[in-house]
Amino acid sequence: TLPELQFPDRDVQRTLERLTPRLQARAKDAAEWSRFEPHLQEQFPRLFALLRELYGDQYDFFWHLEQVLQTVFSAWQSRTATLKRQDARRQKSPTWYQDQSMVGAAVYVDLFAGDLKQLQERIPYFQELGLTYLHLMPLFKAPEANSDGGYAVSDYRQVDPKLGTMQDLKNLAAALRKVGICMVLDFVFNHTSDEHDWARRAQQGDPDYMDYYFCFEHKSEADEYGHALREIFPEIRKGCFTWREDMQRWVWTTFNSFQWDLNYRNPAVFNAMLGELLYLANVGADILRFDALAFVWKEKGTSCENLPQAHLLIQAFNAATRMAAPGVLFKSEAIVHPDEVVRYIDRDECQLSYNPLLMAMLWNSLATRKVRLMTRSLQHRFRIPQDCAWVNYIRCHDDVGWTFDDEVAWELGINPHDHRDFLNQFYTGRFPGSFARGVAFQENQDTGDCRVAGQLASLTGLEKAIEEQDEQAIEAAIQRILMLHAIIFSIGGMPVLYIGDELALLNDYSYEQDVDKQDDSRWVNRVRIGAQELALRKQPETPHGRVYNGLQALLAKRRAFDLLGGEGETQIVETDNVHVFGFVRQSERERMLVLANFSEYPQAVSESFLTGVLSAETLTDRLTDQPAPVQDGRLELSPYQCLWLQPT
Ligand code: OTU
Repeated sequence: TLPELQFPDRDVQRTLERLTPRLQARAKDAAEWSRFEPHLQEQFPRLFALLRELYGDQYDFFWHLEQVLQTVFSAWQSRTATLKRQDARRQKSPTWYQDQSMVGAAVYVDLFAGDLKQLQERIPYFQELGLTYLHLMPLFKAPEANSDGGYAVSDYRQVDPKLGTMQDLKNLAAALRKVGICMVLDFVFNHTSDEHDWARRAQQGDPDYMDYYFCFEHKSEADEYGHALREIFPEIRKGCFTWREDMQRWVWTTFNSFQWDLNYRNPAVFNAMLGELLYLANVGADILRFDALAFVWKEKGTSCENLPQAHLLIQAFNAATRMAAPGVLFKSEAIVHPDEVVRYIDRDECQLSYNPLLMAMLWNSLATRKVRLMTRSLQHRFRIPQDCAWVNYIRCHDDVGWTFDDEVAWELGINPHDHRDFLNQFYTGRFPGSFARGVAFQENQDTGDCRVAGQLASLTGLEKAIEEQDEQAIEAAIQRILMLHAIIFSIGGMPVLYIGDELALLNDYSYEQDVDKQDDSRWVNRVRIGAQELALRKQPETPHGRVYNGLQALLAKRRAFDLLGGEGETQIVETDNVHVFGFVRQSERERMLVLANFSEYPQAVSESFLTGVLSAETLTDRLTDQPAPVQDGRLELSPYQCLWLQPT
């Protein structure tokens, strides 16, 4: 639980009074100050309380506090009039991102278009899909050969020269804004690359910059933290520390050895990274994806994940951003235990969050053909604060990890360890009868832990089916893909596609031949999408064309229902068939029951179950606009069918 924050009014006011004159002196004129001051008044108490909690024990706390306010004010000053107008509009409709028109996608600039300019030319493709949100995978300056797909940033203010310039990025943001598409950028704030200027200075022995990171002279100091740490990339390196011969120091590296964890115990790091955050906001990012946020605070004797201070830190970023760029949203990327995931979700922390539990459970149910674990897991954990939203996804650039609550599994008689082992076997295609073609990711020889990489289409069976020229299996794979999407398009929250999946593109194994990529199997699901691939959507007879057209039609349906947006609420229901997943969307005016058959055989639910949920004489499936025939007291779903049912 979070420590109770004290708001000592007198202290707050006195501090603000003392700080204001020097800040005000930086204003161009009285008019400018009067426009900023309300933001300061509104957010200062919260920011002050948070920073005091985090850094109040520093002898020079007051100085750091002033630095932070200067960072905020100068960012606000350099924010463009266009962005400020947008901030004002968004403050008037603060839950704009819950609208059912919101649909996102994630894309690699180089793999999809080559560079930023060419990506801009492909905006019509995003419009064709009806996107309103585009996540550009990390595009900043990064080490040449291996940069963890861009997640090792060498300069947050410089675009990777292969992709273009900062001006290109600003132009792209403006062009996207013009057609109603938000730009989403990563805020990779847990670590920088070892080529970042701060790291370079630390390597040269500058003590101020060594304090930006965790540099230990003796392994024993690192071990005081290290004994309880989870290994995130165990195939790459044992432990979470890297020995630097040049510095004669152990450096904290949770991920790759070239990704140096930042030391947020140092208030200068908070201020420096706040500057980078607000810079990205001013470039035109509408949403910032808080990468690896679970790891940002470290304490001896803990797992150094999900610590209370990590939350305070993100809330402090939130308060500062509400002063300088109030229209900007934060998206949490916490791929951790489901109970920890929800703790990052709050209007004052991250308004948006990936939903890794739903993601993992969808894959689980496809493998087992049963929905009990998904239903039970989500019943407790789907509800989040009213003014926040889930980002629902099926695949992304990373691996699939099996994050579900072990207790829920035990309750159902499932041994969680063995079950995860089964899921890994299944999705790497080792389990007899599996349709999937995934690749193991970060298999831990000591713990047996493993995750799975692979393209959506390969994991759902299309790759194997095409290779075996099995028409029936191709059909099943297409239905699986469409059903998964019909669920994330209706369950509540914002669906986000992983570009390439809408074309059902298969695994790309060429990374195995690339020395810089072969250690990281996630490259199997980072595929190039050229003109040839894009042309597939015009071939309705191919599986690729069918998936594309199917998804486009599903998205059009989503946009037609208010109750799929912020007006509605979700209730996960237990159906009377273990293969059929169900939930109800409900607004003040209407209801919809969504059913999905996770088995390759027809499955039925009973009429009494249906009337219990939707009291109506006759039902219509809104996806096909056909009556849903209830016969002999039951409603039958075909293999992998999804129904959006409403009273006729
Ligand atoms: C994120 O993911 C990114 O999505 C990855 O692409 C990066 O490699 C990584 O951070 C480092 O920047 O380990 O396998 O919940 O699971 O944050 C993915 C914690 C990852 C991690 C998650 C991380």
